[in-house]
Amino acid sequence: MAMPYVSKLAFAQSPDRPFMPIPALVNGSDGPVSLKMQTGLWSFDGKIKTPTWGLSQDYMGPVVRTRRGAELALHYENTLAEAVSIHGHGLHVTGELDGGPQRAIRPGTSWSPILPIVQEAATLWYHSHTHKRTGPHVYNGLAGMIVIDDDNSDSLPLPRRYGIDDLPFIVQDKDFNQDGTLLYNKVGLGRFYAEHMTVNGIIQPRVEVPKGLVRLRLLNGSNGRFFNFTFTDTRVFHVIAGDGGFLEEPVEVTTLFVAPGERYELLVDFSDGLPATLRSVQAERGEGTSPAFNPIQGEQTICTFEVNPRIAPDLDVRVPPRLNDIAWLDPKEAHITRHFTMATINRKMVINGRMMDMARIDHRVQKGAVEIWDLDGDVHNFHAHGCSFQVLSINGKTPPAHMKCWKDTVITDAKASFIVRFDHTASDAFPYMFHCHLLEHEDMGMMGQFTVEA
Ligand SMILES: [Cu+2]
Repeated sequence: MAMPYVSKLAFAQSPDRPFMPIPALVNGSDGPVSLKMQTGLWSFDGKIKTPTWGLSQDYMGPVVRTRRGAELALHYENTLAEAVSIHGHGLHVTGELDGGPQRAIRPGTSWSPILPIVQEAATLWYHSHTHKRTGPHVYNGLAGMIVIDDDNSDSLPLPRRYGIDDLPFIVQDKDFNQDGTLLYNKVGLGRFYAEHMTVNGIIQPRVEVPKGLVRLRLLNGSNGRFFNFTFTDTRVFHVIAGDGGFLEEPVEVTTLFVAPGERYELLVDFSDGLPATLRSVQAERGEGTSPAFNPIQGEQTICTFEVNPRIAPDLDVRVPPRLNDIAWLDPKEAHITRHFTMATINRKMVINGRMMDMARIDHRVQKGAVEIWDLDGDVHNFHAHGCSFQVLSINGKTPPAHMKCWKDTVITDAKASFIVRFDHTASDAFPYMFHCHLLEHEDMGMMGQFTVEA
């Protein structure tokens, strides 16, 4: 069968790219955070207006800042024409507060969870987790970042001036119809790749930075695209944190493979004053981060960093030698190993042969017990709710150094294994999800449910 011809909008390439916008910052300590799901108009290229969705803004939502020990009050209000579930990705909260598919917010209604923040400093995110609609919802803009601070993050000599040298950095790919509307066209078995790379909602933006050290809070907020980031001048940068918190020590890299849903915090040194272009390039095999078939669809320019001498660098920041103490879980203490096989059977996306069924609980986990979860199958990207875990292996090998931190999302690359302990409960009425975080696979049923019982 011939593929339907889709006429895509092309954008004029101009050296005067728009600057990367900095999302509004809302501090949870100032009172309940209002997140109104609404329609909007947003320009991804600085010119053409595109109908989008956002949370209290035209496209995506504000960065919500909170602190370990705080209670974060959110007020989600749905002014859209369809039901939406909103999940706090990476949050250690009960199933009741997790925002999974069962917690649908109908049009014209709201949900006001109060989230006890008990976990360490990390960069998380919130996004639509609506039954069978997560892909189009996130693509339209129902996503935003959460930043958790704690005493340790306060004490480290890291860049912390929001929007100046501490930058939220949400990378997504987008396509457009000729009329400027967003084009959401899945190919093959639900794979979605678009041509235009955006950061914080702008196609290939210019990013102004001080002549010094800059911290990027990198989120791959794409539906299905993997990135293998590198600078064209192959400059070294440091990974300081992963999904659920800081690494113990910074890890020096020149490339970084990032799957959808993953976060990494990076330190990039611009003290040479030179501009730098960030690209995504083909991944090489053999480092535990490169999948059996290469999911990087071509080489992409992401953005250009330009040093602005009028932005004063913070002279007190540096790459600290030590970042965190991680309590490593011991595989000898694991009392159960669960197996998850992610596969396509008869054009159905399944885990252990089964598609998502909201009426079925797939696993019952005991609160406080250490478990090993073994993943295998094709190249997918596994996420579990209600926890952070520690990756034991990827494709039989020790995970790369930058994954030696708390994580909640991991590429399976044929095989992966992690160790985990669930410290919060999830009931039959509001279970946690485990699923492929390629959003189209999730929407097609590559997901299951588990309870955590005291
Ligand atoms: Cu998948």
